[in-house]
Amino acid sequence: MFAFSRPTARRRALAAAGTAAALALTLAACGSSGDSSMPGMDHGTKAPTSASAQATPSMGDMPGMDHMADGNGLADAKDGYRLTSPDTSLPAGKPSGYRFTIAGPDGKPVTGFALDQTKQMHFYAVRSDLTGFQHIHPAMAADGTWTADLAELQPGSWRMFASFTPDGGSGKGEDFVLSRTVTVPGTAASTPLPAAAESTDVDGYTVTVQGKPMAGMAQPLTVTVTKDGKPVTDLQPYLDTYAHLTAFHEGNAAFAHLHPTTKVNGDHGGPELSFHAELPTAGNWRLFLQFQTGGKLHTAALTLNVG
Ligand SMILES: [Cu+2]
Repeated sequence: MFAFSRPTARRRALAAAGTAAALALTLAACGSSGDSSMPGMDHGTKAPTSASAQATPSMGDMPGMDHMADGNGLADAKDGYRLTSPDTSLPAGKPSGYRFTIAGPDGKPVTGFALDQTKQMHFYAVRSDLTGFQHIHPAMAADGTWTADLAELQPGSWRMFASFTPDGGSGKGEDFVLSRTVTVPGTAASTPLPAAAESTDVDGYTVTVQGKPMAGMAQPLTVTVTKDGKPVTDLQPYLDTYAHLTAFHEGNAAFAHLHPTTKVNGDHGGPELSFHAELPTAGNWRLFLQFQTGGKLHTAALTLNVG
């Protein structure tokens, strides 16, 4: 499950002692390099650059922190596994299907995947300005071809992330996050990243995030859900948790994935959910927090500044 046990242990040593023992983050496994020289990294032109320029020092640059750079999902291959797709472009303004396979070390499509949070494949799409987030559970054909049914996309450069765990072969049990970019033709209007904020509203709910995350360190993060000023206590399990939290870094869309440490107990989640946040680099991260009530999924988004 925790492919990053070694570097996590290293980071844990850096973290405040009190938070270390309860570390429960899945920082999804991922690409072989965080460098912008990787294939498919064509998003940089439209992405805002201010935060990444400010994001110093990058933990990925520090001696002995080499695996930190692996934790960002920006590469299309890692440890012999490769995300391949015939789709380098998708149409704007209408639903489309993104087809992909995971090629194993033998070059053949992988068809055996372990369940993680009730699914064999978690798929995320986000535009380079971190708008348009989609979280999808694609279906796999017998030959190992997956199709992610995407809602309409706005023009621009998009990054498609596949998060999975092989259940056989050399990568058995290892968590991977691999990604590729897709161009959606048309006039791309880049949306500035909203300023960092403690709370945001979605579907009548107010989601507040408290905590002071530091790059590369496990830090507690508390999410509180209220409605009309009252605590919400009827969160339903979604993918075996009360909240699914995905984060992307401003500037390069590096990926991180966090889970609450709060135990699931029927449809009684909330109002407070505890996370262990471990975001590998400083700067602004766009958080997408998904939770469910009354059978309906809600997606809250806010910007979190990581010092
Ligand atoms: Cu998922």
